[in-house]
Amino acid sequence: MKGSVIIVSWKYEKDGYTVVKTCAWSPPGDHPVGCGLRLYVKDGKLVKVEGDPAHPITNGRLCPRCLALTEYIYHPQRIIYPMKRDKADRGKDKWTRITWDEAYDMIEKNVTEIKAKYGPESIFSVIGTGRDMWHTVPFVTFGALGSPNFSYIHSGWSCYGPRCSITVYTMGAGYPEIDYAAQFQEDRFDNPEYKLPECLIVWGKEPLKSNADGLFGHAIVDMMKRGTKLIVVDPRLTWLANRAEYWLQLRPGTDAALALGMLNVIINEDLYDHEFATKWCHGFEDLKKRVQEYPPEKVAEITWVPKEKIIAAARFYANAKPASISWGLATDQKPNGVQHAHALCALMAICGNIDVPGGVLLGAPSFAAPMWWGWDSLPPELQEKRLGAKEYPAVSTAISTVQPDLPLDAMETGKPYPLKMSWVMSSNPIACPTAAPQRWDKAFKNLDFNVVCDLFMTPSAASFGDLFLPVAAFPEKDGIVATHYGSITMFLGAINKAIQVGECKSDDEILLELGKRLNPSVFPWNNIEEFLDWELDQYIPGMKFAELREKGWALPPWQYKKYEKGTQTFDQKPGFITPTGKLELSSTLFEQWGEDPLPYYEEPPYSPYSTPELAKEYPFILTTGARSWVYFHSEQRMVKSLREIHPDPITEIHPDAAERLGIKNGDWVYIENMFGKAKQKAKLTLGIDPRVVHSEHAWWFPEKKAEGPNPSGVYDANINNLVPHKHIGKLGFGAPYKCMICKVYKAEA
Ligand SMILES: Nc1nc2c(c(=O)[nH]1)N[C@H]1C(S)=C(S)[C@@H](COP(=O)(O)OP(=O)(O)OC[C@H]3O[C@@H](n4cnc5c(=O)[nH]c(N)nc54)[C@H](O)[C@@H]3O)O[C@H]1N2
Ligand SMILES: Nc1nc2c(c(=O)[nH]1)N[C@H]1C(S)=C(S)[C@@H](COP(=O)(O)OP(=O)(O)OC[C@H]3O[C@@H](n4cnc5c(=O)[nH]c(N)nc54)[C@H](O)[C@@H]3O)O[C@H]1N2
Ligand SMILES: [Mo]
Repeated sequence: MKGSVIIVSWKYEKDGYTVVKTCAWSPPGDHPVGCGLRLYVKDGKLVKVEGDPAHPITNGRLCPRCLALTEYIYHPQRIIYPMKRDKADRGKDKWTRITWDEAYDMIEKNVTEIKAKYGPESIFSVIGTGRDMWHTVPFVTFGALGSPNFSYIHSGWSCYGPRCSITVYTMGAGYPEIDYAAQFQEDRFDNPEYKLPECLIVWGKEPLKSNADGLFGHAIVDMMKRGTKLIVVDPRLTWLANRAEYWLQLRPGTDAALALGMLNVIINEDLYDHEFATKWCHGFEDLKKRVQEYPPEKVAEITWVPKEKIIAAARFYANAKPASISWGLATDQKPNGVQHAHALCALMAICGNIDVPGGVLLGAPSFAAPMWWGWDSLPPELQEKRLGAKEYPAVSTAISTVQPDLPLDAMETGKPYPLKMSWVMSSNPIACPTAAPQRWDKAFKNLDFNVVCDLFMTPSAASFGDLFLPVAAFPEKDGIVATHYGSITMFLGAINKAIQVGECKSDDEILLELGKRLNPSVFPWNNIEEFLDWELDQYIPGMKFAELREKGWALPPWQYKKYEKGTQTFDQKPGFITPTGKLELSSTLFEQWGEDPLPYYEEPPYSPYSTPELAKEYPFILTTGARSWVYFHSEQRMVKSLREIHPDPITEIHPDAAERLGIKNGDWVYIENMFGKAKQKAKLTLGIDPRVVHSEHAWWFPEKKAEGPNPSGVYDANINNLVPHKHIGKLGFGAPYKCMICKVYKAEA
């Protein structure tokens, strides 16, 4: 494309439209690649959306959710003014419109009273997945509300956090991401510094749909076109699995065993990189001993993957130079997730793929600093009160949140102290992240004051909200996209305001306005632009937002093999920031925290092997939540053009299993276990093992009334009814969202 792209200013007139170039980032939900867009505005209204072909990563490609942007933004159900409701009317559709000033007054009054009576720690905030909120919500919590309890209430922190934290502990660096040449502005794959991976393992991830956390999924297709071969580790036959050299169709939740089995083959057949394993790694000999417990025969029994395939895939990966591993959410969503992640790090490391061209790239030597903004403004005695700070150091050292299961415990038991107020900003707690959602619902209803900042009347807001603050979508705000939430900034993009809708404000505007009211010394910025200048300075020192906006994006400086150059350590010596200065295959910190320092396999808490009696009644393994092309979690169910593509919640089941149960394609079925049930539509597919089913997550029905104990039908299809509270790993990470058990039977139509 060299030379064919004309660089234009971020805002220009064309054919009677004002065109604004911008980068996408939530809302609507999106994981930060910062897709490039051109927004066409007429008479102050967004009328058309186009991909920006000049964008260095997405090159004009857009997902269906961006293409449906006008429908989403101007949806008649969108809430565009602040609203309040009497506490006595929770669960009823009795909201009244108020002004922003009244809303801030209401917050100030409640916060002041609650802090005086119960202490600042009785307030907690709730964030959702990675949006451009990973500085906003912590900053609101620590800086404005003055509480140490910032939370993400997905049991066991079962998303991204485990992968990130364990890499901080074992490599002293943020999340290793596959090198898809995103750091090179032009002719990416042909850059002389770059090498195409010969083999890419896609493990528990569906990047074409998810584009998760800064990975542009379609880059994998670009790489395949140039010759990269895949190994896909997934219980479901995905588009990529269908085109892979090896598809390892494992039993959900057994990943750690499979990874250890592959390490067994690679080490015993001497296929590893001796220099890297001895010079840069700590604990290779211990790992070598450990993997002897996982011979391929045994691993085949555990995982249901044939022994020959395990061996062949291990050889294929180890012999490929370079090779890369893209690890997905399935890594985190089980109590054994930390060990799985650690074993994958070992696979990356001992085969010499760390921070090499076409391998996996290391981030900066700390994870997502923005999530700590405002933390220093809290007095030490309050910092110590953060829920789980002492019991779960593996969570609280790398991440600024509480351990996610603890707010429910505190709300239900009053221990270690009672919670009284919540601030929910970018989460739909009862529809999506929580396990045992009805318990969370009840607990939220018992609080004194709940604030929800969202765009739509979610079931959560309908059930327990007292104050609703309407939030601006990305075309309605200025902001910055930083890939990997500021920890691996391969790409910085400008989000440019094109329109105003109702009285909606961006999350950062709410942060600044509230911060200035409640704790002005921590919020010196006079407007958003000053705040963005300060934010940008931390990624590229000296750069101003106005400059980024004119350029459209910036690619911060990048280096391979940083551990050789001393840029990963504080004293500039080569190595890694870990207690041993090496990449730890055996983790000294895990040991210090009472966990096995080496990776190991543990059966899921419920399975045909760990709970054989229960499995007689609930014979299927249940995995959940594989992503949809058109939805981002619980969003967009009200967007007609997207709902037409994906109208109902789907449970995938093998035709043989379905036939035995008298279930036909398209029948409504119940998925049920000892914790609860959900009703979804059966989809028969050969792409799943007859002993496994997959059910979608995050369903609610905006067409149903947002009232009563089951607002908008949030519990009808909710697969998290079947996931128990706090079945987590020793370090506080990982819950069995993708490895439960269940039965399936036909439901009424
Ligand atoms: N069973 C099962 N459950 C799962 C999963 C699974 O795989 N299986 N996946 C889990 C994972 S990985 C995650 S991360 C969680 C996600 O959990 P959440 O992030 O809580 O889920 P969402 O449904 O996306 O809720 C986000 C809400 O925030 C609003 N919103 C979107 N963008 C913004 C914004 O920028 N600002 C504000 N203020 N609001 C915004 C949306 O309208 C929506 O109502 O769900 C988890 N739940
Ligand atoms: N369109 C869209 N994009 C999204 C989101 C969304 O809701 N919609 N959510 C965002 C968020 S918060 C996240 S965390 C990411 C997640 O995105 P990904 O990391 O891609 O994760 P999933 O789509 O949950 O699951 C990926 C694959 O894991 C497989 N799987 C299920 N169980 C197991 C198992 O036990 N082992 C293995 N190896 N594989 C298993 C599933 O079959 C599925 O194909 O996506 C982000 N992007
Ligand atoms: Mo997530």
